[in-house]
Amino acid sequence: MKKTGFIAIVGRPNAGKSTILNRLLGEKVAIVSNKPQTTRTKITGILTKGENQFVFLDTPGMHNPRTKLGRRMIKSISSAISQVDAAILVADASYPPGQIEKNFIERFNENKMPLILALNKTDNTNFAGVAKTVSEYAALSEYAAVVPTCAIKNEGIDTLLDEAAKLLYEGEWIFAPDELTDQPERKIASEIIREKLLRLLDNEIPHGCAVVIEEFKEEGKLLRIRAEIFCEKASHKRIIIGKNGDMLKKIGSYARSDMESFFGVKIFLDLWVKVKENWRESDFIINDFGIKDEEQE
Ligand SMILES: Nc1nc2c(ncn2[C@@H]2O[C@H](COP(=O)(O)OP(=O)(O)OP(=O)(O)O)[C@@H](O)[C@H]2O)c(=O)[nH]1
Ligand SMILES: [Mg+2]
Repeated sequence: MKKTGFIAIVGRPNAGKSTILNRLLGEKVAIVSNKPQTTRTKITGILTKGENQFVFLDTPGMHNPRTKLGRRMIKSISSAISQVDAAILVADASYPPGQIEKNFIERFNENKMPLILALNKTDNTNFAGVAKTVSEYAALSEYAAVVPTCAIKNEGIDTLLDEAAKLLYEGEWIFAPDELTDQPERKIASEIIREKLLRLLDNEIPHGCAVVIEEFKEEGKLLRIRAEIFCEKASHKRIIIGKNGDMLKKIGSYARSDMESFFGVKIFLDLWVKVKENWRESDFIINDFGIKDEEQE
């Protein structure tokens, strides 16, 4: 009997949601960085295994938005929650529940939605530390399951998947068994570039960057990609390009290598940097950059 279900992955910024999604799928579909607010939109990751089809929705980290872009990110969390049958709340195993976690728990309880708690980053604490956090969460609510995970070491992920499988319902699959994500190839390419910006540059700069793919063309065994990196200030543009273009070369070479392994072909990557002041406050430009507004769907 086939089973399926939509499961949102939610939590505060930097909790490890996207790392967990990638681990659950066994493939990297969501970019990861050590900076909060890495994920900007909801990302669907599909896993079909045996009779089960899991549809996971990775979401941006919950925070108080300060820009229109931020508000759009928060909307995509609500949109994801409204679509799903169950959720995985990813929280840090070293800390007691904070307001963000409490709000999520309350929201899921109100909607009578099954909630799995993934206490991630267990490598930063010890058994007693995890047990303490588990009891602090247990005092708040009941959960479908509580699973300690260490996503970077791939620990606890099988258990998380087994627990998620218990929440699926009998029904026809929605996606083809080999489908992995709803993100178009161009989006994956632009996200890979944004990941390198997040990893190589200081906080303020990549948070003000958007990447737009201007050309995505297969030429025999080569994929030709031209991308424009939009940043908010001329001073940021200078830093992104770097001395003698060194930084841009580095961004390009890391991105190209990831793209080659994802797409399985040789990539010719051409990167340009442009300035678009205050774009994070312009609905028009945010739309133009292809960052979805969930209410427009
Ligand atoms: N020590 C440790 N670090 C982890 C673990 N899981 C993820 N991380 C790191 O935590 C950071 C954030 O991971 P992400 O997966 O991008 O977190 P996120 O919750 O998706 O973050 P946002 O998209 O910004 O909301 C990255 O540097 C990861 O490598 C873990 O189990 N242990
Ligand atoms: Mg993320």
